[in-house]
Amino acid sequence: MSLAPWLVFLASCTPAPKESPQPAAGTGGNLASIMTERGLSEADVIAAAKTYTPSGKLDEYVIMASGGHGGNLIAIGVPSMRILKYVAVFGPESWQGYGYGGLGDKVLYEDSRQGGKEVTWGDVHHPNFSETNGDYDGEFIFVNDKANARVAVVDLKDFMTKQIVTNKLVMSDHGGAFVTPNTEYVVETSQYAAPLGGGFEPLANYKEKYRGAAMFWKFDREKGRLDESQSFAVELPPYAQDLADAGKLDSYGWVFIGSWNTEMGAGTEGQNKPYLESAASQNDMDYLHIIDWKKAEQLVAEGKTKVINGVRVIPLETAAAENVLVLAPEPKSPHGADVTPDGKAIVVGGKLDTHATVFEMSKIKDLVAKGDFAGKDAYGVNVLDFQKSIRGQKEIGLGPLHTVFDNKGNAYTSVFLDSTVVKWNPSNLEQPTEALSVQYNIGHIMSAEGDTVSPDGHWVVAMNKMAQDRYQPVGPLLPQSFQLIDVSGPQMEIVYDLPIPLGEPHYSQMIKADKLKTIQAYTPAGTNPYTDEVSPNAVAAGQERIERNGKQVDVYMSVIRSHFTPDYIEVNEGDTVTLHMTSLEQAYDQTHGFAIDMYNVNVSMEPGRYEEVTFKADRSGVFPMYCTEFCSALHLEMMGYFLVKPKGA
Ligand code: K7E
Ligand code: CUA
Repeated sequence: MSLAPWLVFLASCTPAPKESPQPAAGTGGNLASIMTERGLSEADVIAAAKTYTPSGKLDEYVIMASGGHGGNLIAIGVPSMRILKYVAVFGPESWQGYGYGGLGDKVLYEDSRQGGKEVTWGDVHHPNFSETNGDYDGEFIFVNDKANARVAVVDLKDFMTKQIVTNKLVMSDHGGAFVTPNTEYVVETSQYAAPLGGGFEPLANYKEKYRGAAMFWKFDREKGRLDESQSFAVELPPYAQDLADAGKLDSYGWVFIGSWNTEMGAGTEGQNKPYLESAASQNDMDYLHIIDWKKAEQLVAEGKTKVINGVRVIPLETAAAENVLVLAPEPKSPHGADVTPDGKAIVVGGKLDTHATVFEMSKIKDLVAKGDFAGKDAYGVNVLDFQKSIRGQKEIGLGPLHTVFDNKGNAYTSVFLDSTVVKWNPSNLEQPTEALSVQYNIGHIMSAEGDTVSPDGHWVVAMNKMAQDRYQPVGPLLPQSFQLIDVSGPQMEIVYDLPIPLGEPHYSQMIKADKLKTIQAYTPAGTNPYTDEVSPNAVAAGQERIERNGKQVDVYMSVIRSHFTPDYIEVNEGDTVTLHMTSLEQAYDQTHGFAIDMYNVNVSMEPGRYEEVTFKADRSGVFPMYCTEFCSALHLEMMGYFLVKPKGA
């Protein structure tokens, strides 16, 4: 490949001398003088050339990153690292009109944590794309809410949250939302143990009564929704299950979950006991949980379940007796459990260990088949022999967490305490490692199409927890930081820093952009985005009307440049008002919004979209209603009045 002329120039250029005849600051155009003025090295300029994406050019990849306790997802283009969208998931978001009266409220609030407490936020940890044959198919993305044990389904044809389900067994999750290779199931595993199904038990009964669970949410691809009635769970010991991953190819049919509290520390319990932190760090080994979900499916079909809160649960004794659950010792307070692209191995990072441990699937299968176990845990679950289960271990550094893969057989492990990305080869443990410093304290790491059976290589992203000197300070609460790493050459190189101005993004995935097939409009006009069907209450032009039935007022409204029809609604104080709104637009990017001042009503009306808002007119007065998107030259004129006549007027 021949270099572009300007790159040839670049490769040979040195900073311009002071007496350079080239123009100084502000007059632009000359690369050498710009480099001097801005103090850029050649490597900086090459990094810029690798990532800069000129106006009008599109990115090759899209990252979907968790927004952490911001409760949302973030879409980011690669290599430009331009933020494309925040997708509201577990919390209200006013730009998307999510949680302010429209149809999305049903998704957001209806199944919000059961038990009478309304929950309006979430802690998003692990987004996972839907898969077909172990490859991202670009149709859906699933995320978990660690704080409230929920899973959400986001449809990638419009990047909207379509469903939120609440786990009725556990109070918090972490190992989610991981998909099996054909998205048969979206897996959600518990983190902090509690009595299954809710209810009170003193901490003194931790070992007897507290439990974890692995929830297998059945995905109905046709409907694009999780089917609660076809879902089931496997009861787990109270070991604080952590990250999970689904097996693929050679390990298809299995799920792997780390854990970090096999000590079953339960805090001080108000007595003279150690903090959970130190209680949970006593053992040299915790347990990798190995679940045979194909067998679990069989047991469920045979009815070998108990029902808790309406959920079919394979009891721990049954899971243990049938080897649906088997344990393997893993060092020490581990975090990530990541299956290699060939499905032959599971890489575990021990937070308090300096190694990555590589478990060998063929060995595990053999041992289980032969019934060759080293013993049982306190609950009668079979435990494998550590040495017999592993391919080997690799010295990685202080605090290895997560591991991702490229297309050349390399693994990249995030090392929290060392603040490094370490490249190594899980198939050749003799091969030396290569470390790259990142800024700072990397948590998760992610690679292009990295969780598929065929990762793309080229890009790895370090998802760093700290960024104290990387960006302009904005107060004591700092953004986290993504660093884009080019791994295509002989050495890893950081080519871009992106501050993440939201909650802590725990994990993300990167998909080839051409796999995403987003729509430009809801077609035909009046389509309800939550049912994908034309609403029976949608209107065509000329059908707009207001119908009154006692204290119920139904407004059938159309929305099109640059007016609402009707643009004047008068009701009586105490009436219940339902607005049925149809966008008659079909042109791309012709979005309107609809808000009623002082009524907390706000929806987004993308082209063709149907929306419905029901509320009580409980405050009398005159309330402007207006379009919130700058949609046309007469956008400001796109308004109307909502009048509420006071009682007795
Ligand atoms: Cu932050 Cu995956 Cu929840 Cu590691 S987790 S960093
Ligand atoms: Cu419609 Cu602004």
